[in-house]
Amino acid sequence: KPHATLIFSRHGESQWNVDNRFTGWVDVDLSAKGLGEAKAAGGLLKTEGIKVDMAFTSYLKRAIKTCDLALEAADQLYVPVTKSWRLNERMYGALTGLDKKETVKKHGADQVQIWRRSFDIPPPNIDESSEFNPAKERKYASLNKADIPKTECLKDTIARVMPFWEETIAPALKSGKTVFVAAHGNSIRAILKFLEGISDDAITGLEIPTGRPLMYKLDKDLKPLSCDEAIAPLKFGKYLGNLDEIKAAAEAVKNQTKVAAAPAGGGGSDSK
Ligand code: DG2
Repeated sequence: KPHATLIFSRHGESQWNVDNRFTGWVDVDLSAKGLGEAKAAGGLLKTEGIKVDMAFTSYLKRAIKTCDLALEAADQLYVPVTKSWRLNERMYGALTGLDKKETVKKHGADQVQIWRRSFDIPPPNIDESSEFNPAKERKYASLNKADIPKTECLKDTIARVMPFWEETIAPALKSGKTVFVAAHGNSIRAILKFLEGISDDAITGLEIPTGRPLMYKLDKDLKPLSCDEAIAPLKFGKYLGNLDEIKAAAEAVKNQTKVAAAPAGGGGSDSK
């Protein structure tokens, strides 16, 4: 019997999702389409009759705005929202700000896939002097210096997300609340790996589309209840909305680093 409900949404499309740049901790805003996705996510909560008790989001405006716009569209803007840096996107290190396809052309598809999706191999550290280094940002001033990452793989992201899960989100769920988490592709992957018991290998195949609510019904021990409509490698999560569209959106995330094979004979890009 369901004891609590947990709904995730990755933020709506951001401007750097449009530009296809590695974003991580850079505080990029939502695109016009992303604003619409956030509202549509809230519309789905409303249609499904979901009454949120508590919401959680990151310190990054693409997730914060998604949280607010979704709650507004669900007509539940009164819901208390807690923000935590621990729900931020994984820190993309030296890749931050780079064009995803250009990075593939420079380093090769295999290397970029490792940096992007391997469980435990992080990209190189961000340069201390980089304009994207979060270490000097005021919003992280209260953190221990060692907690501000210079780069992160998924394993590192899990290590900083899960204390927030244990201390704040899990107790809310244990008390039977309905919880909404508006966060990021990789901070959500971190929690899903734990919640669904996904292996280190299988997690590399999990892509999260923007602005699509993903709902879990949990028992008293926070074990997810089974769901017939889960999209592999998920077994328990139910996406709200059109599943074909959601599958296509997840595939598009995967293809952000897909570069057309160079023509045989090294003939360059000139088609004549
Ligand atoms: C993306 C995830 O996160 O990128 O940091 O570039 O959507 O929160 O901006 P978002 C980023 P991938 O790991 O899917 O490449």
